[in-house]
Amino acid sequence: MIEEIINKFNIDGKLIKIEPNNTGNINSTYVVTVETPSGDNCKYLVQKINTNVFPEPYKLMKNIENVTGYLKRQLMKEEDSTHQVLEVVKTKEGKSLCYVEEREERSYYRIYEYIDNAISYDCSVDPEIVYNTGKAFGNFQKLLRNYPMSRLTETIKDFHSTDVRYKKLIDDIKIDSEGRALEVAPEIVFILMREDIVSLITSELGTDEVPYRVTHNDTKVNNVLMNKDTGDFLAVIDLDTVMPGSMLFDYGDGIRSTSSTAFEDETDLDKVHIDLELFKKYTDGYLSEMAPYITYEELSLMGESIRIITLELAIRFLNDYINGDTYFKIKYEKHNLDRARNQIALVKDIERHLEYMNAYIYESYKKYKDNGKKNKCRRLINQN
Ligand code: GN1
Ligand code: MG
Repeated sequence: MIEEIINKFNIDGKLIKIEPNNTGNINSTYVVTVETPSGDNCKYLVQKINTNVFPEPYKLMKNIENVTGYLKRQLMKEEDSTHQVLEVVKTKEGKSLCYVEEREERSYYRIYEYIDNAISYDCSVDPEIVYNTGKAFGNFQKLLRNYPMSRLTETIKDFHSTDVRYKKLIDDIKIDSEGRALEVAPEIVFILMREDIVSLITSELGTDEVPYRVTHNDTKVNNVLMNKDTGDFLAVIDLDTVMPGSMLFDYGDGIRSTSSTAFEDETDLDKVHIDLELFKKYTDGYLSEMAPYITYEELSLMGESIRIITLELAIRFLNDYINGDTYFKIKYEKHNLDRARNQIALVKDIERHLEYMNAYIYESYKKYKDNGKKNKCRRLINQN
């Protein structure tokens, strides 16, 4: 199958190796090696798009092509040759996707050029990696701050509408299609007790105070490639959910992913904590890029955003468990339930440290708010 797909793309050579990459929860990824006619080995990333999650794959690819094209021009303008942007390989017909019929279904595949000399991490313990992950996502938003958002499609509706996800959980509990709701009553109660925070960001989104920005929406630590030699960030990857959103979800999700002391599905909940040193590193990295551009309201919601996005993931995992595991890939029967419990444990620990984290966010902001500023008289609240 992979060979048939490679042949549809602008790739000249013979397929010599296919390695599955199992890190994503949604798409299926393979690293393939092709021997070119001149005898060199060339690697590519082949991905099957999960159309259950992304029902409009062509629109998704249009977003990616728009954003990567713009980012490339921005890097050129800034004469930045140390960072890279994902490169979409086109099909022989000039398209960004191909499809094949598999088991009476149409499957869509895309190919990216493989970025060499890079490494990514699934869990972070190294403060430098965390700092550079925050910097990578901050830099991503900074470079895209003037991108005309109307050119982007919403690839998944209400992706980070925590309030909509909360209501859907309640609806699905009522339906209880798999008869699993009773078993998870303590988790449901935990979430219901936090109804007051689920609209905190979304109710303000779209105002001047919490503006729409081009956001990544999946700022996990393994979505940044690091330079193997220098340790600096090399490229932000997994652009499927790039769309208009709030920087708050990106920042909060970055902390959730980089600063937890355990993997997202760790079942020994005593191991699940927020590492405050790593939180500080991520915050510094992120704000070293974005502090001059955020609004005061965004700044004041950054601490809460960590709690809200973690609660959102708890809601999503629990909802998927209740619905019979139709969204996230699972490796065993109660995988989604374990993930939900893990995220609930993380929310609890975040709540214990929220005051401290809020105070640090302000400290860090003060340190970086004038970074790269040319005009000292510029408003504190600056969109450009
Ligand atoms: C999914 O597949 P992956 O790991 O890139 C999910 C994210 C979740 C994440 C949790 C499109 O991302 O929203 O935060 O799992 N992506 C989508 O691990 O739903
Ligand atoms: Mg993703």
